[in-house]
Amino acid sequence: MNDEYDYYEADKGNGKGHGRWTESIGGGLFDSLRDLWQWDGLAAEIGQESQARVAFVGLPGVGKSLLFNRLRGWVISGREGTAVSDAFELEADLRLESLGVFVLADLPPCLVEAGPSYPDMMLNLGDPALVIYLLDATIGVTADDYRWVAALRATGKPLLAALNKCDLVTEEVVIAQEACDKLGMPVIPISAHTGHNVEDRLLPAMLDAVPRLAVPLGRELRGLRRHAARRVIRQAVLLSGVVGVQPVPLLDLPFQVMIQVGVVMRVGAAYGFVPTGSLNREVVGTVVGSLGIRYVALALVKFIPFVGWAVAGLLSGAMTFLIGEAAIRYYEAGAKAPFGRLIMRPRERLQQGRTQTRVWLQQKFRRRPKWVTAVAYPEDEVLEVEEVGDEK
Ligand SMILES: Nc1nc2c(ncn2[C@@H]2O[C@H](COP(=O)(O)OP(=O)(O)OP(=O)(O)O)[C@@H](O)[C@H]2O)c(=O)[nH]1
Ligand SMILES: [Mg+2]
Repeated sequence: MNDEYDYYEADKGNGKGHGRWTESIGGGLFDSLRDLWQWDGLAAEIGQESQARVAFVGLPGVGKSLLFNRLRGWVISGREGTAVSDAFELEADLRLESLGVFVLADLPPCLVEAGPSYPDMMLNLGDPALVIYLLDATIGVTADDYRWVAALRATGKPLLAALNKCDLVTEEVVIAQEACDKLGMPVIPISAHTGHNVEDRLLPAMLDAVPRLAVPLGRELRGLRRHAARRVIRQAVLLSGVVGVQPVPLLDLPFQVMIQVGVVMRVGAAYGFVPTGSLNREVVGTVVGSLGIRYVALALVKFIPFVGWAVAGLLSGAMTFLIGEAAIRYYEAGAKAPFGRLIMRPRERLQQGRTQTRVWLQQKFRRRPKWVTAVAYPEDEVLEVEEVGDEK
């Protein structure tokens, strides 16, 4: 296999502004793989994933705007003097503000008899992939909150509840538990003001509830990119491993390629590089070309029953992991370096492994040099080093 990559800068005039690469790929099998599948279909699917929306909903004043501003890192929603025309006033006081991936919805406290029904109101929300219902910790769960949560739950959409303004209450745990019991669902205590539990609990819970949000959330929130990318990789590694365990050599190859190309494209999309037609071909070529020889190893190991199949599963997962991590490095560097080089070659990996092992062994079994004695002073427990010198 030819490992030489001929890298050249992208045509800056084409508006894409990221590097491209070519490489020669050994074997007609891999060449034909590139054309076999509907890569554009995969790209379209990822493009669609990046259109997914998250709705922050709640009664007026619960902190939707502040939470959104905190996530974006600057004041966009609810600024002083912001005209109401930025938002859409809908029937019965439902007010929607559409801000990129996020939709903020002020729900009216209760619906008037003659007004639209709850399902009609849901339609106004559009089709968010995830709804986050915000509660006010200083007020607790009201009957209106309950009605809205019940109506949202009935739509079958993934729904999370967060108890905001926890910085203003002293008994956060008790109030959260009470809200939990009243609503019959988990409630995440947060503070949009201090950021408490926003990045470490709310965002991961959003990705857990709807994994395909990794792409749009990563693209929108810089701080979340690596986390979102790792989420994508973790899922793909599992899938790769499960598919890789099947015993017939080469049967899972198309799926592995699809998963691995998908991981690179999704990581790219999370970093703002939504796949386009020409980039697809290059990504496919590089992924298949870089992993080519390993695919052969995977096929061979499957000839050993049971143990070989398990090893193949592990190897498949490891390959997907490597490809995904390489994709993170590639897109973090602005998609300029040749991607193939970022997937470590076996020789480099072996060398790195050897160095790491040597360092570990040295640390583990290092003998203290004869000329150094450690003297511990019990009164202040400070360890001092005294040089003894060459006393012979
Ligand atoms: N202390 C504290 N104040 C908060 C928190 N979240 C929101 N607030 C305050 O609550 C008030 C309302 O917050 P907004 O973010 O405007 O709430 P909203 O849900 O967007 O309100 P509307 O758009 O008017 O429905 C503001 O004065 C915020 O500063 C929080 O976590 N802690
Ligand atoms: Mg607001």
